[in-house]
Amino acid sequence: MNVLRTGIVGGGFMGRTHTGAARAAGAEVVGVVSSSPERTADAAAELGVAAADSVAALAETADVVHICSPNGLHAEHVRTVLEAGTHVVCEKPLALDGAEAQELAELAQRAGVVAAVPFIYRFHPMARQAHSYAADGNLGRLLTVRGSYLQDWMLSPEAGNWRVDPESGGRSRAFGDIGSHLVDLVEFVAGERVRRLSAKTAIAHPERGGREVFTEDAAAVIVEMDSGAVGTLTVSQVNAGRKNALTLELAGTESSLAFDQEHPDELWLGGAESSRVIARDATELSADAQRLSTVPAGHPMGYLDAFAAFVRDTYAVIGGASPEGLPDFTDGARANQIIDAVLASAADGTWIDVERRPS
Ligand code: 4PW
Repeated sequence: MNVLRTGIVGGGFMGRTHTGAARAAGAEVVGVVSSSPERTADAAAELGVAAADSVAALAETADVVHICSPNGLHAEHVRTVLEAGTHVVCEKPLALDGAEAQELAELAQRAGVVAAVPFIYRFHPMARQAHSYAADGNLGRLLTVRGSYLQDWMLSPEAGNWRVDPESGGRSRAFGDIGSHLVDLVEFVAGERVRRLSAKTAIAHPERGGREVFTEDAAAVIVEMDSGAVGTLTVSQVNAGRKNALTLELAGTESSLAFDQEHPDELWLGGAESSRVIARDATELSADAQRLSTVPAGHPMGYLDAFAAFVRDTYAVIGGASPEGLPDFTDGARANQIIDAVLASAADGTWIDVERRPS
């Protein structure tokens, strides 16, 4: 196969992360475009790639474009890339609401291109093992779900970036940014959906940088799954000391499992008689978890490996393969649908059916 040509939209942390992952997957990164000619020039110099004039120009020269721009620009950038018939990877949350995300998913399907969303935590080998363990029925009937995703980079009232502005970041901030990862992982590992939820959101600082804050720093959500299992999800970006603490525990009638993103090479399996922690050298690892375990156990794999595995699988699908578990725009739209339900419940204090069609 010819070397894939990748374009990057956005010159921040995520732009750098996508660039590294694209190169690790064997692609040539052919250009970058950012929010102004100056920022584009800086990003191009930093990444060692050409500065593109526009997203449209990049989409003409690249086989796949990765969109890492502020959330409020995702829809416009995705449409531009799809009009060129180019494959697309778009950061989460895919769109500003469920209806817009659904429209993008349908547009991508009509364009006949690969359209992926980096829910990269699915790509830790032991998270994939958690998925296989649950899919094989080892949990029994699911009873409870306990998930949390905690960070602290918004703890200071001085902290902020484009995410605080609802026009750029969207009406949900912490839940949209990291709660989207959490709900994707919950549904992927559990193999079932959140049916209903009740949410409460909180703003830690009513003002940041002298400007009023409208979007949440934290959210607490009670969920009911399709099977009737119940659970809680806690999301915060103002939890002192927690940097990227995504944890998930599922408990069923037969056993439990727990995964911790900050200790990604381990999976806890709980039993009423005995519990154990397995690592990547466990003989019981599923074929898919083994596929993602690309270095021998004892040589820690982490965030960048999961990111690279996501991009590698995206490019494999572009090349005609069909690896399991690639999160696509349908999964991106699903996360947006849950974000909408969280906002709706937090606004009026009621339980919300997640599947209800957006008005
Ligand atoms: O997608 C998330 C980001 O927006 C991440 O996985 C971690 O939290 C890293 O940056 C933010």
